Amino acid sequence: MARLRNIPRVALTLLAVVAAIVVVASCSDGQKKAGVGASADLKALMLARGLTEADVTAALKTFTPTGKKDEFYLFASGGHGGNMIVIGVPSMRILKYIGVFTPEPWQGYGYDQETRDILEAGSPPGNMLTWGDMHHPAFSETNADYDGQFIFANDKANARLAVIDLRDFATKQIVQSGLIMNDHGGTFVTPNTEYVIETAQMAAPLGGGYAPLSEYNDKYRGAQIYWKFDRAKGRIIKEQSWAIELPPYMQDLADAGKGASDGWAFCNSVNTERAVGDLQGGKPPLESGASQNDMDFLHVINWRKAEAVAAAGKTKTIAGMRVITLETAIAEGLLAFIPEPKSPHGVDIAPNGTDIVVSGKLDTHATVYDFNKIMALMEAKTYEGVDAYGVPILPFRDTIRGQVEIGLGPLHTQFDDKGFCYTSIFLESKVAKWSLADLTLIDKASVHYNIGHLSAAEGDALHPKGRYLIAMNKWAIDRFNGVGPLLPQNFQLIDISGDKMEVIYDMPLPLGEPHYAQMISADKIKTIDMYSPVGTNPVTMSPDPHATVTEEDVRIERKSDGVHVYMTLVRSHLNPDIIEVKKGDRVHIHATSLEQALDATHGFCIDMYNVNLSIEPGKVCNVSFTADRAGVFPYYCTEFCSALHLEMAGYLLVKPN
Ligand code: CUK
Ligand code: CUA
Repeated sequence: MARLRNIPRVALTLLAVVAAIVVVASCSDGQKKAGVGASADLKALMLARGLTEADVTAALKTFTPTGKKDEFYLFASGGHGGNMIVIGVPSMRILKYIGVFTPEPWQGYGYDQETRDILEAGSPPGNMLTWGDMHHPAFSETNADYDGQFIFANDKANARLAVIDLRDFATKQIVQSGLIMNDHGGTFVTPNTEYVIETAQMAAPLGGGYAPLSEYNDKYRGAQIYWKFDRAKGRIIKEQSWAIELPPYMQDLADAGKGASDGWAFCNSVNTERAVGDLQGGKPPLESGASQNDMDFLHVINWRKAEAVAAAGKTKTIAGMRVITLETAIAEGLLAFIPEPKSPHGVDIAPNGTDIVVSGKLDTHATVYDFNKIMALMEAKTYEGVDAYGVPILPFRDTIRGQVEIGLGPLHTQFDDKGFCYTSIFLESKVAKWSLADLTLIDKASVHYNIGHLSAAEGDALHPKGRYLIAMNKWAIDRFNGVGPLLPQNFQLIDISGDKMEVIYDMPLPLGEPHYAQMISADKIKTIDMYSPVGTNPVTMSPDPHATVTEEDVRIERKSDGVHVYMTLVRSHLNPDIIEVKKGDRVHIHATSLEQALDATHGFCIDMYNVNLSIEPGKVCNVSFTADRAGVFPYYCTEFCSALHLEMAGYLLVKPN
């Protein structure tokens, strides 16, 4: 009872009002209960479930009744699960997993020919990669604001980049440069999605050659790739992409400038010591070797000028990619360094376009650099020296606007619509709210536990939306029911609309280790309901040459390259429902859904042959396999699509020779 007695009057009044509304709305027979009675019911419910006033307030802020939709979408990376996870905010309901770097059976992703081609095109020749370590999703932008058309993401493990179309939430392209072996600083888009930026983390010989580690300083290099995006085609064009060679400093996160700083990019580095580890050789581990210097280098890159330098042909082609060498970058004035405090991690450009916020993992501050000061120093060529490769270094003190004491282990910063910054503090498991104008700390909120990234609504765009922030916590520890030694991550929803931050929802996220997420207003996402017209190829978004658009066109044809089955699916039959082939035949299934009704998806699988497709209304899927085992193999629809779904089945008969 003690807990209940502490509930302020105002909260009980609020509850009574809510309860009265609920009761009135739910009574259809005119026997309206008094609001007071409902309040008593709610009090009893709170008592029974051990809920505080804050709990109930949080519930009211996040509960989303059936049929009601969310205000925002959160697109979270799936870490080494290789998928992207789409979540509604504030309900925190999972809406979709999007197969990206990893085959995903529900969507048939990586099982049909189209999506296998996507995975293969983004893999080393003859070695289709079946996983990735997705780190940083980035929406396409128009005038530095999210436009809701595409989202990109990088695979840190295999230095790849994916393009996802937000009309159908499906992966359309994966590219791999062959230039770098590993990336971390990706993906970041320039303000009109001219380029998607990907930066190497672990230095290596560019283009994939071999060199011993004793030649690290001379032969190993970093690089920042500018992937050209063709919005009309919805594809990255490798031939129009280019890169800048960088010293082997283990480049970390980056961000593209916007507003005043449009045309520039900023990138951290964490190993200016150029340590390579070698514990067995008696050297310090990489972690301490790379943490000797007090300062690393913020890389300041004039990408607009670099684009012109690349267009003028002042490049060297490595692995089919045009590369501006370090020498050329220095000679053309494309690159400058600024010291930045110990082991920097995030670099985030504020909405004003001139404040550049850098946090150092081993520093207690957020450092705010001033773009205008940087420009003035660069124009006057006021350098304090050059690094080992001849890159000019700007004087740290003269480039900053100030520093804010944040706490132990600050990582990443996001922005709201009222001039506040939110910085994750890993070692303290907290989020700090601070004023960008005054550089003063306003509030700190505890999160659970070990926060990495955080994501505010459109919180790295030109016009952030405020309201909500997601703390992406690496550890969950005691927050949920036990599930064995491998625990989920914990996304915590934080209400940032008031002066004080309030954690209002915990969401376990048990799929990979999400690093970053971006949150977009739901009204910016314009999805298609189905593939139209019937017979659309989901990758090209145009009619598929193998489409079967009416049941009259259904046929089985034996051609020089095998048996082609032109199949249709419509509730509740697969046509043909009997396929006869000979052992050893190559079989090509071309399956078209004739449906044009929302959510009338069919699946298609052939038992024992690892054939598994998801065929949404209007879609065509193509798949080929060799019928190398004689026998009788049922096939069926894997989505419970109708009352006669179980009967939506057939036989593949493979005759022995
Ligand atoms: S990194 Cu994971 S917490 Cu890959 Cu963006 Cu900072
Ligand atoms: Cu179609 Cu079940």
